[in-house]
Amino acid sequence: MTVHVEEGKIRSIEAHPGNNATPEGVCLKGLSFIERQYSPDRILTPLIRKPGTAGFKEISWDDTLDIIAERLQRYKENFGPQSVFFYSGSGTKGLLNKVASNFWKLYGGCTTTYGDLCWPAGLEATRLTLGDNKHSAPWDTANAKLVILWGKNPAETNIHQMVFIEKVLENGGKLIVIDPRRTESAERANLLIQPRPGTDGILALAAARLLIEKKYIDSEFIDKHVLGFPEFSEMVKQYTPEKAAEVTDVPAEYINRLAELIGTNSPVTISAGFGMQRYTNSGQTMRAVLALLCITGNIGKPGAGWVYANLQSHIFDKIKDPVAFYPPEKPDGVMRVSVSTAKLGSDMLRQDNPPLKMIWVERGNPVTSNPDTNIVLKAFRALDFRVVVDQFMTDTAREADIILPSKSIFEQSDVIGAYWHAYIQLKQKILEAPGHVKPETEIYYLLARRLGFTPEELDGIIPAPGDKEIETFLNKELEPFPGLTLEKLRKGPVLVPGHQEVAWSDFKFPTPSGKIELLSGEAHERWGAGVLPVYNEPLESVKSRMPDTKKYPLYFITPNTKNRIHSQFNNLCMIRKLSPKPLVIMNPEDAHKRGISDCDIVKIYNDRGTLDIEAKLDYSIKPGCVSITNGWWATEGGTVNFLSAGRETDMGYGAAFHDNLVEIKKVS
Ligand SMILES: Nc1nc2c(c(=O)[nH]1)N[C@H]1C(S)=C(S)[C@@H](COP(=O)(O)OP(=O)(O)OC[C@H]3O[C@@H](n4cnc5c(=O)[nH]c(N)nc54)[C@H](O)[C@@H]3O)O[C@H]1N2
Ligand SMILES: Nc1nc2c(c(=O)[nH]1)N[C@H]1C(S)=C(S)[C@@H](COP(=O)(O)OP(=O)(O)OC[C@H]3O[C@@H](n4cnc5c(=O)[nH]c(N)nc54)[C@H](O)[C@@H]3O)O[C@H]1N2
Ligand SMILES: [Mo]
Repeated sequence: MTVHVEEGKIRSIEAHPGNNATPEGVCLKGLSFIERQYSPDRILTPLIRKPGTAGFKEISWDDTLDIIAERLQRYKENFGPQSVFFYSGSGTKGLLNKVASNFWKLYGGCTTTYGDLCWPAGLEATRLTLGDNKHSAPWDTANAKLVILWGKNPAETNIHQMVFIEKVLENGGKLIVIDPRRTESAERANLLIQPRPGTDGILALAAARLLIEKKYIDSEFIDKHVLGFPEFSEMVKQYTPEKAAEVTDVPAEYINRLAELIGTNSPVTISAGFGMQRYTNSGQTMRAVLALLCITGNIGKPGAGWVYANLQSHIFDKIKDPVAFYPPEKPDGVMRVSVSTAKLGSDMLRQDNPPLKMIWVERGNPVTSNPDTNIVLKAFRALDFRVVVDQFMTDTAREADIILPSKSIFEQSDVIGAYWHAYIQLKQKILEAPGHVKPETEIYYLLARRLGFTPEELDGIIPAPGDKEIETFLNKELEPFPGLTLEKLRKGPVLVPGHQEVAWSDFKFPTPSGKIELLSGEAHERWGAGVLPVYNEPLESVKSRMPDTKKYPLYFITPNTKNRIHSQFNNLCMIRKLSPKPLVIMNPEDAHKRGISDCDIVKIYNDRGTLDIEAKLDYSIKPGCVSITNGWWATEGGTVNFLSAGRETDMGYGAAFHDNLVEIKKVS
């Protein structure tokens, strides 16, 4: 973004012309950063809980840091450093996050999480198949003849992607959308397929069978680049369109049309989404969907490919978060990586040797965002001491003993990557932090000093307070990357050195076999999954053998909304005007069966929790499914994760949010 500042105040926010992936402008949330920056709700000073109450009072930094340092010393001495739990979310992903990791190592270690709320099942499925996570430049999608948005809704979650999809349509290309909801992304689709949630795997496998049967496959490509095609084609024989129709609740005719469109259009881009990989079978689902491109030779060519996660700009991951997605096989004895992000609450409670005493939360709002909110709250409340670093009084901050105010994106420089385009960018400091706000780097520095570390010991590990010091730190971190300096980044976005505009155009796949693996030994060894992407019913589904499916016959989908990023932004007036309250979307067919009309207040419930919410009847959602956008705060009455299960995906330690059956009844 280009942010115009006059006399120390932001006047306007525009798209930065140097970023070819986001040329058309800034989304609503981007624009709302002005209100966010100056919001009267921003926390501008450290706060401490008034004992025994739900209220907080202001406290000085000196006193706050003394209290925290004393606790850190005490827990370390009495129980060991692993009694302190460091939790971080996705609020900011810059290179400076490394300072947090450095601090906790310096402290002597801590307990922390593995896995991720967002995308790991898809990342792992892609890694197993192609060897790595990257895709072509966003603008390459415009070269496609057919785009499939499979479990992805960019009209709300990535508006810039729609610009390139519009170009495909303008050039006479086609768009297919596959989603149980008829989303805004489907407005101009040539074909909309609404599968029963969690069944996309069998849909893809049946389409694969048809592609093979009708000889729409690229045999030359397969011979050269694909491992396991004979086994795969044998396996998919069991998935007739009729069988898939029965499982997915999609007419066989649509499955035929899907295969026909893939087979007769070239090149094909599948943009597969994150929503679809929040099930207990979704690693296998993602492998099955990706296989459609592999057997038709739609990899490594302009306009063709698998758009899931482009980690080409993630060159700092290894140095920034030494503890990434997997728990290390050999723990280093310092960082205890033993809490699954998906099972946050129950795993926190499970920790012994030592049990957890204190939590430090930054950049995340786990009470709202993580599954099984009731258990997360229980685990929070079982602790001795809670510190939350945030800009606003979130559901998680409300649970804290001490809240530390955090910087905004404009108040400290940092270097950031992305997960769709491959630009490295400098997010420049343009404003002084208001009130008593301090960036995390400074908080860590002051704490480390209180813990007895000298400035010399902190040199290069935790930068001393000051803009110059931050720049020196960032410049040093950039040294190993030729072509990247702050000076260069200051001029505008820089495509990561070595950027592959058309991903996989060298046909080098870093898998064990060096080929695209439809057959993956690792899928079995690491995850106990089939070596082939066979279809398994999700654990919690109306066709599984879980005992409660009769009691709870409705699928609860909790997607993203254009108005927020998860739990952020809805406290702002300009956003609230557009999304004043949470609504549960129901198909009129399901509503009428339950005597529910538009605007009724309904109770949505299962064994894990309940929510009372206004119903909105809408034919766009598949019968048997209901949805509320995720991210509503508990104080707004819409925290969807009161109903979700703390359960991992089949691969990658993701969160299976959407394996979530509920029932609904009218309240008033
Ligand atoms: N405005 C906005 N943009 C965002 C975000 C945000 O919160 N707000 N969050 C960002 C982040 S962190 C992420 S991870 C991405 C997510 O980006 P998306 O993947 O586009 O978003 P989701 O809403 O998670 O899921 C997309 C769709 O998957 C559908 N879906 C659910 N279950 C199934 C299924 O079984 N099969 C199929 N085919 N579809 C299914 C949902 O109905 C939903 O429409 O968006 C990013 N962009
Ligand atoms: N039911 C359901 N739940 C979901 C999802 C779903 O589809 N369904 N989607 C999941 C997905 S994809 C994701 S990515 C997660 C996101 O979940 P989280 O990672 O918890 O992300 P946010 O809800 O955006 O909260 C980020 C917090 O960081 C704060 N923050 C922003 N910048 C800074 C900073 O510089 N410093 C500090 N200290 N704090 C900062 C913000 O104010 C905000 O409170 O949610 C997941 N939760
Ligand atoms: Mo995400």
